[in-house]
Amino acid sequence: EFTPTPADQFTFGLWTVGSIGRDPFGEPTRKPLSAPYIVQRLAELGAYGVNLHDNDLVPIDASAAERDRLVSDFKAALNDHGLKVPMATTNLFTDPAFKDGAFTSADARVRAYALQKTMLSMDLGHELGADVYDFWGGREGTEVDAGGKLLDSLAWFRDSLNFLADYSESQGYNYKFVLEPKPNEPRGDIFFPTAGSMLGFIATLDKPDRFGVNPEFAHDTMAGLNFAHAVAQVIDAGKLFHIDLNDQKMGRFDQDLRFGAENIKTAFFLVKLLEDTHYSGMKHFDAHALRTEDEAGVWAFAKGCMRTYLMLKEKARQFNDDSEIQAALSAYRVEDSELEALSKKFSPENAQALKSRTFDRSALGTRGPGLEHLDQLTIDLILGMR
Ligand code: 3MF
Ligand code: MG
Ligand code: MG
Ligand code: MG
Repeated sequence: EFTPTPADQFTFGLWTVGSIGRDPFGEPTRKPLSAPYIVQRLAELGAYGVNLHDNDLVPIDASAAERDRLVSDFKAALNDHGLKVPMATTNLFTDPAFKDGAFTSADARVRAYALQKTMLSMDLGHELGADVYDFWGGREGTEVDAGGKLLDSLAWFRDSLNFLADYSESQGYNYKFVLEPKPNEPRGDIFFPTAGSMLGFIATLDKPDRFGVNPEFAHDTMAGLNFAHAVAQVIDAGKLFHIDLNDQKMGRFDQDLRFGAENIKTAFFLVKLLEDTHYSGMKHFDAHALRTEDEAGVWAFAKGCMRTYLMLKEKARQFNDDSEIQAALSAYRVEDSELEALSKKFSPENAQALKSRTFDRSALGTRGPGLEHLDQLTIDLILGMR
């Protein structure tokens, strides 16, 4: 029970289980794992796929021969173990060339190089079968705004995405692009800090239908935001093409904790939202084992992410089947078909009827909606007491 299969559509990144435990204050605590070995282990654990940045597989300074060998060994492992590559992305943050941004660099040469690197990475992703392409603008931001490029950065980023969407089409690639918001880290302020800001920006692109959002649990939580609320807005906009699952303490450095390790209640409402709305995209665990861990800890981490998701999915099913919870939910909602009909859509008649209506304000203000009861039932359920 709670053992994943590929049908669950769980994915990891080469960079997630492959994390060697480096942080800004300390050297790596683990040895690198080869891409084919990661493929084998993830397949054994029941994952559906593995995602990558170009340089997770091919070092930035690899020769053509080295690239071909690494790619063909990786493809052989994918083939042997039946693992897919659903999403690919570009590393536009590690190399010093990108220290002041990639698509939003004030240096036109860096912006052009970022386009070149992304096109080559899109070619690689296509070769591996990816149909989602992610843009996380890790270095797209500032620490100081003295450079005066705030509006230029938006225009440069827009031009780059329009260019790359056209490139994709010209190559016959069928990529759906996802934009991944994060408020800060590694930059002091990253452009497009929230899901809502990405949604607003997508509407300004030449081909908005090609673009969706890739929200991440930890990114909203760092900023003290409620991740389930962000995801609901993305679903409402029809833009949830991908999701990065992990966990995080509010206000801390980017922790990328095991899914469900910290904010279990938000994780529950998130899983319930994804399951109730039949989210059909990949569930990607963008997290890594604690720096304290050895390789056994890495696989315990990976198993734990998937197990917790499946346990919360079962809890969501129980929530929906629990008659006492459902009764509390119905009691929470007050229905009034006459008023709902008047409020649904404007007409001069509806407006007039609402303006002349008398409401019992005092009764509205004194009603107890029963949320304490409902929330405690939820806690009892999550803690396994129902
Ligand atoms: C950083 C992230 C990124 C992105 C990745 C691909 C390195 O906080 O979340 O991980 O997810 O670039 O999507
Ligand atoms: Mg992240
Ligand atoms: Mg991270
Ligand atoms: Mg991410």
